[in-house]
Amino acid sequence: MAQTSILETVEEKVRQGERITEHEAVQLFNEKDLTRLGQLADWVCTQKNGNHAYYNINHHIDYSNICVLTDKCKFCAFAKYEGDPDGFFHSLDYYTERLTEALKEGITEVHIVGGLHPKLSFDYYLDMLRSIKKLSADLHIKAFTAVEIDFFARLARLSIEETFQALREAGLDSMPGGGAEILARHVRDKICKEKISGERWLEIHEISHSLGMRSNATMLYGHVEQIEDRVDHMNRLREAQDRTGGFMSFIPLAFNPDNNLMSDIGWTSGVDDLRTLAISRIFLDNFQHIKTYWITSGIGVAQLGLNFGADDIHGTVREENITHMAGSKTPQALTVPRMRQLIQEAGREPHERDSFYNIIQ
Ligand code: V47
Repeated sequence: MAQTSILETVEEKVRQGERITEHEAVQLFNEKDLTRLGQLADWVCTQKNGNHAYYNINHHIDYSNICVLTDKCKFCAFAKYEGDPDGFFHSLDYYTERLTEALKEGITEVHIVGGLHPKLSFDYYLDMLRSIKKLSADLHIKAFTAVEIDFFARLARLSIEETFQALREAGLDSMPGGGAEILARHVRDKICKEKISGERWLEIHEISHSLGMRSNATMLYGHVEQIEDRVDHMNRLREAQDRTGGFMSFIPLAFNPDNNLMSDIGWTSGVDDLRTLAISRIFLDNFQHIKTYWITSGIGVAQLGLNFGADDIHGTVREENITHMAGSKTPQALTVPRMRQLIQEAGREPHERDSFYNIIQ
């Protein structure tokens, strides 16, 4: 009698609404039939989101690349020491100027992150949020990774809860998913030893959820980690999501290798990008949305991702440094007609969404 393949076993479980195990997810990474794996991920995606694929009109701003962890996070091509001629820092006027322009083009969300700046006070971040809300009370502010939140709490000598409370009063609406990298200690020891631990990253997100603030989760893959580490990462997220339900989307980030201390590793392949996306869709049964991020994987692979389990192609972006400094060849921005075209060509219905996945008519 012919042996049942891992894909057949998983297909049966998934179609019956059963959760797959970590061991099965690891085995799926060795599955050769990428098309069939993609079809299963696509089926899961359709069960959750129908034929919809989402995008938003957003604007990224990196407030500063000056970071106390410069050269400590080996994958980072963005961070600079204070005094470096390529270091930058934006004054509050910059947000007003850039966002006034962007609001005219219909942005509904601003995505703000930056380095761990040695000199800025906590008030700088609060004033930044207040000045943006003054400009537009309706503009959703998704800002600061868990790594920054931990840094601010130490800077202001506040608990994480108090830090969130102050930021939310000033205008913070949700948290992006950055800084997660790979959560396992032994991988962090190799790539970002001095960054907060994976446990702390999860704790901060869970605190944000307990205060009623939603967030996203990322995974930086394609460097020194093993397949087991990717699955362990997704498993920790799945367990956290079982506890809080506060994550909105999962975003796999393909490692971009230029201008950093891990450049010898090279680029991820399209097959690995699509396989990782598809397995994340199948494994993370308690995440409603999976994003295919066109800046790290490139526009072509990101578009294919819409047939491999992703229901969200992120947004217009407009201004991105972190991955472009690491060699991303994508443009700085995608227009709305282009995003709608990419989605339509993939056979899905394009829908502009707000930051909580409500459709904007
Ligand atoms: O935290 C850093 C990653 C993240 C590299 O929440 C790199 O909606 C690839 O978090 N190659 C920032 N990635 C981006 C991010 C994000 C992006 C899109 C949407 C959302 C969201 C969040 O970029 C960092 C780090 O994990 N990163 N260097 C690199 N060389």
